[in-house]
Amino acid sequence: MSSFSRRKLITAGLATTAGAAGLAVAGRLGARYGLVPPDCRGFYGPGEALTYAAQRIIAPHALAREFPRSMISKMPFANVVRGLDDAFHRTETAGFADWRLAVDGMVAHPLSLSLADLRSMPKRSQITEVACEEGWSYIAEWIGTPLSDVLREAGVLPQARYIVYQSFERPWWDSLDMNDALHPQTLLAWGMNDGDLPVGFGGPLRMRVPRQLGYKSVKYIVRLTATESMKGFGAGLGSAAPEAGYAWYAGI
Ligand SMILES: Nc1nc2c(c(=O)[nH]1)N[C@H]1C(S)=C(S)[C@@H](COP(=O)(O)O)O[C@H]1N2
Ligand SMILES: [Mo]
Repeated sequence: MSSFSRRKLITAGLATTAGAAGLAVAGRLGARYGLVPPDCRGFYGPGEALTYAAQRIIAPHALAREFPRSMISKMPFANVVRGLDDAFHRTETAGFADWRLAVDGMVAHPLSLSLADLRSMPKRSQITEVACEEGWSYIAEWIGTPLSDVLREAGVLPQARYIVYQSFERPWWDSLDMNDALHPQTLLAWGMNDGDLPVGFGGPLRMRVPRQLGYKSVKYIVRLTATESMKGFGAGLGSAAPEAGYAWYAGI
């Protein structure tokens, strides 16, 4: 059976369970098996919950498509950056020597990593597409440190369910479940197309989550927090996106 028809079947199955036995039961089962996204509000977040659950059941370790070097976009589009203040431009002028990535929350060893620390760890590169929810996209090579390596170094506790990441540029922040946080293609990227990551594309450090829409790839990352629950982070929905009407889980 193709993964597409399996997906339809499982989605239909979950929907039937939801309709027949009541969403309360589906909700309890989903919560028990880690299938409910944090922005699923009560009853009819189920659209969100079904997409998320289907992805989690069918393809928890699927890889985003990687492209040949010849397909790297010649003139990639970068969003205009408005939220960077004088403090950012001071650290930029200093070559980001004082840039630190804090790793805290449910970890055995909280960390404060410089860019040099990150670059000294094993690196990975990938040629993947940034797909914006508005319809445009581009392909680039991303070079960075797998988020999983940073989390391993910090000793994330087994109770942690989400990794929250925060940008220097307010109010940008988001979170990933552990499945996507530990995914081999999820990078803390500090390089792009064989050079440093330009500020326009999130330099000196951005999250790259090629399995989800572009807005999950938050730029200017300064803090990672491991947590068991999204309560207490913004409105508790997992990121700023659902507060603005977008999905927390933006799988592609
Ligand atoms: N800090 C920050 N991160 C961000 C954004 C932003 O405006 N600020 N835009 C997001 C959106 S909507 C998309 S589609 C991608 C775009 O990536 P690009 O700027 O490399 O094109 O970055 C995401 N990360
Ligand atoms: Mo976007």
